[in-house]
Amino acid sequence: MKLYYSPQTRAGRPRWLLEEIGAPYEIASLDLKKGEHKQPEYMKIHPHGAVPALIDGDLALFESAAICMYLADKYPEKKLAPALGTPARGEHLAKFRAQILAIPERDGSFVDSHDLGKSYGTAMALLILGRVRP
Ligand SMILES: N[C@@H](CCC(=O)N[C@@H](CS)C(=O)NCC(=O)O)C(=O)O
Repeated sequence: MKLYYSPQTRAGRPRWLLEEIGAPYEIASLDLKKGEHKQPEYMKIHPHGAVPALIDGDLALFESAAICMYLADKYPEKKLAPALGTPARGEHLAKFRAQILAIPERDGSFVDSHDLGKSYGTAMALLILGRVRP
């Protein structure tokens, strides 16, 4: 797999997950300041010209949440997401989606995801708890 990545962006989410899974992957760094994410070749992978994007074989996937969910499902033995069709899966999807869509905590507080360290588990727990800026 190849992850198109830039530091201090939402690309940190799937990178956390790939590290947590221990899956083999390579990083393709894009310099946003140089506009590398708007180059025609990359726009074929991510039509909005943003990071992250993941290549897995013939699949080119974008949207950090989609990438994380794809990876969690690809490695079910890591138990990063509840099994399909279970009540826990439904709750997981609801919390995941709410946080990805930037619904803030009632007091409006967020922390920045880049301050959280390198654990996907920590990142996702805080994401689900609404303490991460999506
Ligand atoms: N909803 C998308 C947001 C992607 C996004 O906006 N990425 C930012 C970095 S955090 C980016 O690439 N910005 C550069 C641009 O849009 O030109 C996701 O979660 O993947």
